[in-house]
Amino acid sequence: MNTTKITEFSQILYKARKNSEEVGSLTKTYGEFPLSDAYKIQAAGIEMRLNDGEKIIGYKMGLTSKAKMEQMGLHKPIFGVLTDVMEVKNSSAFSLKKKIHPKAEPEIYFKTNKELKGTPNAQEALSACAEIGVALEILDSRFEGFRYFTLPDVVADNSSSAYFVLGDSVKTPTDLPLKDLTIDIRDGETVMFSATGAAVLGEPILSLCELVKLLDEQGKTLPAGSVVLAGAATQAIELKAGQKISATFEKVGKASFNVTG
Ligand code: OOG
Ligand code: MG
Repeated sequence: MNTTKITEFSQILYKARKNSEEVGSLTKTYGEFPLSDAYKIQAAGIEMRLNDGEKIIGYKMGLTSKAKMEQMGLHKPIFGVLTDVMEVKNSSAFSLKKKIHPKAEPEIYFKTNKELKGTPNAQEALSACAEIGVALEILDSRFEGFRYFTLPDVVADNSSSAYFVLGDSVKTPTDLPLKDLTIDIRDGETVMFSATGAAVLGEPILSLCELVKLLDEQGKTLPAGSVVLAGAATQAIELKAGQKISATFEKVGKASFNVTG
């Protein structure tokens, strides 16, 4: 794909995000394009947002669990960029105004205190973490209907990221067996979906390893101080006014927000 087309697609998605409007799938109008081009569109879109004053604070991994791969019909881990304006304070209200078709999903997050690069193993990745916590990601695809798109479309659209809530965390080193702990998403007291940490690539820290590997393929490293969402452990749920959404991660704690109209 030439640079003009990459810029054009990144502008379409940038405007859709700004105006909370749906747009058609890029691959439908253009035809298929490789993931490498999709990441270039994503990066060009982030560049525009940095020019608006947003600051990168980390990354989100996506499609790291079977539940999500099956819900979306897409089968390969991907990443997106998180900026400061996307953070919603824990336990606060989240308004549906100017959102397209938001969904929430329960995630584990890592906060690093050392740079990670190359292809770290689980032990190396873990030793670069200052804290491990529970988060809610609030997705909002810029594409019509949310679900009828291909992997390059999603990646170009910053992997459907919109907002995120960071909840309770534990400081590392910790000997918590992340893969055996239950994580769920609730509306009020009702558990909507639940899984164990193992739902995320068999062991959640492997999601951080995978991110660093994907960044390395693009000649990038993960800076110290990054927040990384590991990818949803369960399906996402559609947001409606009146919901009291929370995610609970056994022995770690809770993240929550209330949905308002
Ligand atoms: C793609 C992003 C997936 C996750 O946690 O698996 C994701 C999507 O569902 O639109 O964020
Ligand atoms: Mg997610």
